[in-house]
Amino acid sequence: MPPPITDPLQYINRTTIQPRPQSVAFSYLLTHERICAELAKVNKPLINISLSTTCKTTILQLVKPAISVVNKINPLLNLFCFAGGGAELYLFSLMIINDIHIGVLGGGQLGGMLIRHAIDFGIYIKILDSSPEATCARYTNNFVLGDTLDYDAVMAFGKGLDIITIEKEAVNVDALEELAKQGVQVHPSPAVIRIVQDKYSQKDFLLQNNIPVSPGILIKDKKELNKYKDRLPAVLKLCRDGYDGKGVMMLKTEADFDKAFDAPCVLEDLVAIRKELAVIVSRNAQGEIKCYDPVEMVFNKQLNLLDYQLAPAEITDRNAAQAKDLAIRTAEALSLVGIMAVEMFLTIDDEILVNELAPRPHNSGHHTIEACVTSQYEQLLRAIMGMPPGDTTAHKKSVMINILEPAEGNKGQLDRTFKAVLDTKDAHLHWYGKKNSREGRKVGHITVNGDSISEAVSKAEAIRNHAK
Ligand code: AIR
Repeated sequence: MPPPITDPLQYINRTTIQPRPQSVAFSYLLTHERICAELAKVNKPLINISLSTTCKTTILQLVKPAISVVNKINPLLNLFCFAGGGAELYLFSLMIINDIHIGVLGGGQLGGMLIRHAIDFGIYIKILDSSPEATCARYTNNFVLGDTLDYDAVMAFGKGLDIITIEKEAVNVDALEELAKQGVQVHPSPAVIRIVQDKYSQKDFLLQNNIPVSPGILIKDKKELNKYKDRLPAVLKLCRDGYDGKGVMMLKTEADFDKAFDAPCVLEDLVAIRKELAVIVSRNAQGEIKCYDPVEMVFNKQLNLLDYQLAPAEITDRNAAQAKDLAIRTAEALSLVGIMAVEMFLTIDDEILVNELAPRPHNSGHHTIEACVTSQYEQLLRAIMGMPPGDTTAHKKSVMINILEPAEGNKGQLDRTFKAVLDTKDAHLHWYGKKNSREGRKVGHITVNGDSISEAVSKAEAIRNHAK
């Protein structure tokens, strides 16, 4: 099993060396001193080769000892030796990323968009999903049919992969722990997934790390819930397996208790919210962290689903800085490797509370594909491969609207939406290709860019009005 990658590669300076003959996308320069120090630790001499030795196999043979040393630091880096001018010797580590095999648990739309970005890096992507009609099934012939919650299915899927990541939280963590023991890099770590899979352990973890959250208590079942009728109004959230509005309900009157979930839940006080925000943060094994600007989510209260999202959020600079700071502190507390959406409430008292965590690509990062320099998917790939984070600057303001499966008899709405998007400048359609969808299911999204939020909003509203 390779050691955990704890040794920061901060001594690696990114450099712009000419592309090498073999297909290599990234190059790093390790400082001479650092390589000497690493080799000295294992009593290996520094190899000297001359610039004229251009044959790759000869060079690789010569640097084998160094390769093993550096691979201990980061097993995904391959070392390449290169002699600079005169007697000066440098070692370049070359990341042969087109030999990396990444497995993704879950094959829905988020996995689909991840594949799209993995193509840019030449990475092999393998997908595990239990539905033959999952979005990803059509994008890779490395699609494995199986349940991400099943121990044996995840074990069989993960063997031989370099890295495993997730695009949903409903995964078998015991299997991921075992795979990590066997040397597969699992990002985010099984420990992080375990914490996040349960809404109460998530809240508890945040509290232990002094990150403000909305107050809530753990409820075992419906019987216990009935003791808390004095806490109305409140929000009841299933501890496990809730997403996209499922597993969350409002308790406004005593009558609502009859409909309550009969399973472990978190009972949360209803916070007076001014805005709902989300920040996507990435962190690599070297500890390099980067955030996107906070986005603002406007919810459809009836469906308890996101109605549309504004990027950036229309909040003060101070609030934006606070939100980013909370996201960074959370990622650090979790020692996250990967990306994570941190959903937050901005309260009417100007406080920011963390609501929920999702250590994977997220709906609140859809806009990063067309509105930011680096998409959340590329950022995830960079983070889990130990590369430096990409630029998170937004070059456009944007509005993102989820497309939900319309009611039977109203399917024409989709055609009108498509047409309106395709007719609008800097509006982008994402259609997930889901089959047999139930009403209200996320089946696509639209990102509309503008030079200002108001321009993006008016274009988005025009698309909506057309679609009606
Ligand atoms: N997803 C994961 N957690 C929350 C969401 N929305 C994405 C993932 C997953 C897909 O939604 O991409 O695979 C499942 O979509 P559905 O419509 O089958 O529930």
